[in-house]
Amino acid sequence: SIRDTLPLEHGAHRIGNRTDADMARWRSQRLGQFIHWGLYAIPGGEWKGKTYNGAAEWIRSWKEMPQQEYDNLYKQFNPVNYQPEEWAQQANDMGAKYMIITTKHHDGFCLWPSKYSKYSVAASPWKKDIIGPMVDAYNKKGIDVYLYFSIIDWNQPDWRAALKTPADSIAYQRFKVFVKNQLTELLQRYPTVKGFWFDGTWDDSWKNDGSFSDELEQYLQRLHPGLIIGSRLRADEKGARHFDSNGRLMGDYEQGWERKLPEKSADVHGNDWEGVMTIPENQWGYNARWAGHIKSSNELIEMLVKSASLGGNFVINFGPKSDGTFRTEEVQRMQEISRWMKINGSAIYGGTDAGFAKQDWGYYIRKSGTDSVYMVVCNVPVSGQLRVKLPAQTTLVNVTSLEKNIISGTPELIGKNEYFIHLDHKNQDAPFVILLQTSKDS
Ligand code: JFZ
Repeated sequence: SIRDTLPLEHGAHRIGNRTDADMARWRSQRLGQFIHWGLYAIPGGEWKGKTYNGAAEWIRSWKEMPQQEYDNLYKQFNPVNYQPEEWAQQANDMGAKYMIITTKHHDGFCLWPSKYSKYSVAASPWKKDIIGPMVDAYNKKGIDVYLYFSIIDWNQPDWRAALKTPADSIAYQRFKVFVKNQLTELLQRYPTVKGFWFDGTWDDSWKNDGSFSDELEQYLQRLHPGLIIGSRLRADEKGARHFDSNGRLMGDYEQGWERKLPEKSADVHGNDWEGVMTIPENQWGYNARWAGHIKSSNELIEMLVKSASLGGNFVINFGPKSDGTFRTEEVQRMQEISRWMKINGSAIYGGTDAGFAKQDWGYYIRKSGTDSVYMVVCNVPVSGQLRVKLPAQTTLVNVTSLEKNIISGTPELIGKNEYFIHLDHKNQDAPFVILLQTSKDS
């Protein structure tokens, strides 16, 4: 809840959502593709015959993994089958309007040849830049690129989780210069990128330095006008993260929805937000053995729909193999989502909270700024009847289904502003969409 009682120098600098064209574009895109790719794809969750139970991109921190051996994996980074044009093609087919790529995860390995670090693709057998060709290929398909960047950097001797001694403070001072240099370098090398996706900002060293995260954010946005940065970068001067000590969102959108989604409108407080989701339970980088529950395309589609209905973006993560190809489970999901989006994508793009009373069959999504409201039906009632209750002073003008032969007859008026839409076919193998044209009574 918003208090606004504390005077803050490094709290939120804006009340409410951004209103500029860059942010409006992000807000309309709704579906993104996340890619976690780095050295962790080489062990793929296994080391010397043993299986790591954590997230594959964290394997370096596993007691069974000698850190030196992990750090030497750069000598094996050689993705000979890396085809960024194909990656971009399949992301575009899936309907993703933006993508986020790990330029540097916690291990510190840079997928671009950074002049500030020896630990990069330049030192690998691959030698070449990974990021540049990716940005170009995705941009050619009209997909915006965002750069994931971890503040935690296990490879930098100056990085600290906490500052306990004066020597720590001196080292961390150098580390902050290094971070600023690398970020500047990324913007200079890839001027078409739309934003940064920051991570690894939970340590005391970072969160107790609200003035630096604030100044860094302002610096980057001056350097690259329109740049979009989520709330995960920021802390205020009292160490509050994402939301400042007065309860106001810092950054351009709420970036805290990680492997979970809001349940209802009230959970997002009217803020722009984005949810990021793994296909298995918690694997971002490539893990050869996916264990536990693996989300189906229908589950992912339902999450996308739910996100749009609550005014947020939904980003699905992929973890390519070390040779540069995608595992079949991921390819299959991209293809299935692609088929669904080709028919139903108009319900997603530009979609937002409709302000209608939620019904058990699924989600309403309003085409932002219009009287068009999409019903995305995820649970068909055994009665074959879909209840629609319009808000007061609203008239139902027209009802159509995006796929033919789903609705039977015309809606039946069952009460004031309340209807049943009768279904022709109750058996569906994917969510389906009905478009309501409404008008406001004058
Ligand atoms: C972080 C990383 O550690 C992880 O490897 C992956 O890159 C993911 C996208 O981000 O993990 C997080 C970050 C934030 C939360 C949980 C895991 N969180 O806010 O609950």
